[in-house]
Amino acid sequence: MLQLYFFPMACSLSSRIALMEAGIEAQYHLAHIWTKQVVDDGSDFLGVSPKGAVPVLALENGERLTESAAVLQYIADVKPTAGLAPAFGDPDRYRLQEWLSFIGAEIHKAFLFPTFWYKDDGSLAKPRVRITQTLSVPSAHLAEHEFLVGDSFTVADAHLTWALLLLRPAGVDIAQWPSLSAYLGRMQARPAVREAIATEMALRKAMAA
Ligand SMILES: N[C@@H](CCC(=O)N[C@@H](CS)C(=O)NCC(=O)O)C(=O)O
Repeated sequence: MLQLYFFPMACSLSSRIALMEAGIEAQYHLAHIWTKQVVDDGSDFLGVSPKGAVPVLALENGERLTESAAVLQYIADVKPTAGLAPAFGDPDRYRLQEWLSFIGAEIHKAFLFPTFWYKDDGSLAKPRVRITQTLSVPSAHLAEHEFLVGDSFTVADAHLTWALLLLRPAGVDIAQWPSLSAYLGRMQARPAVREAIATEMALRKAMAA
């Protein structure tokens, strides 16, 4: 069985969404990204992945896969009938990779990661300006399209859904982009997405208590 190392509401949420959208049963291990401890058995998360970052997907053959773009495509390819990624060779597969790279580099690492990891000491003024320009790209696309790629939900939508959810606590109100707000509402209305978020929000609350 696939095993996902995750931290509630971190970027590994998109991998949980993908697993649940595909109806793939998996084991979930909470890995604390600050203490680097795997919560269920107290083991060293750095022993699971020297990157010390979620997501990590432990495959059936014992290998471990990291990086959301790779993990998400792997999950999609485990169950192609779920339609979570265009097949290799389909030109839309490159569009999917284009969006996954954009979300991972331009939204996550350029803005969300420093905002939550380093807190705002004033050094984030320029990234705050740039994120507005960055978000105008998916906003323009989603004003014309229901999904990021093709005409159905893909793992790129799972990843953007996570990123949009984190923008509010990062101090960016996505209401200024009506197409993004409407898109997030559509994504959150999907049962698997709703359940994945509810599961991780409950864990997050329990950790804060
Ligand atoms: N490039 C990686 C980034 C993964 C990442 O930054 N994960 C964060 C949570 S959203 C984390 O676990 N950070 C812990 C750390 O970097 O020490 C990906 O796209 O999966």
